[in-house]
Order: sequence, then structure tokens, then C-alpha cells
Amino acid sequence: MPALPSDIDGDGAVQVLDLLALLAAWGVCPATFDPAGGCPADLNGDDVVGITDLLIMLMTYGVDSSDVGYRRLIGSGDAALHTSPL
Ligand SMILES: [Ca+2]
Ligand SMILES: [Ca+2]
Repeated sequence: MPALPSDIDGDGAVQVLDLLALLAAWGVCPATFDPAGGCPADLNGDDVVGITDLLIMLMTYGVDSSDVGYRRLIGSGDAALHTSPL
């Protein structure tokens, strides 16, 4: 199963610790200056952790990678989910 991009700490769910990690990294990514450093909170890859990344995280906030809703969100899982209205 693909990883949740907003799951910054990698525990399988998007929750308060991921939000805190994003807020702690707010601003220009260290990766801009140190390509080896990485910038997991930069969810849209523009080298800045900002409002767009926060909005991306909020779209999946509370989602657990084992949830049916997550499988629907990423377009995998039971095909019947794709025929039901959102
Ligand atoms: Ca997490
Ligand atoms: Ca960004």
C-alpha cells in the first residue's frame, strides 16, 4: 500500500504529531541548501513548507492508512468503492 505523503512521522496515520512536524519545519526547506537533508514536510515539492502543504495535510488529516476511506482517497482497494457517490 502506498505511503500517506502527509504521514510525516511514518506511523501510518495523519494526526497531531504530523501537524506539529509540519509547523516545526515551516519556511524554506533545509533541502534547498542541503539536498541530502530531505524535507518530508514539503508535501507539494516546492522547497517551502507553507500554507499549501498545510492544506494538503488537512485534506488527509485523521486518515489512517488502514481505513477504507484512505483506500478510496488513493484510488485503490475495493472496486465497488469507486462506484459509490462521495
Ligand atoms: Ca503520522
Ligand atoms: Ca511546499
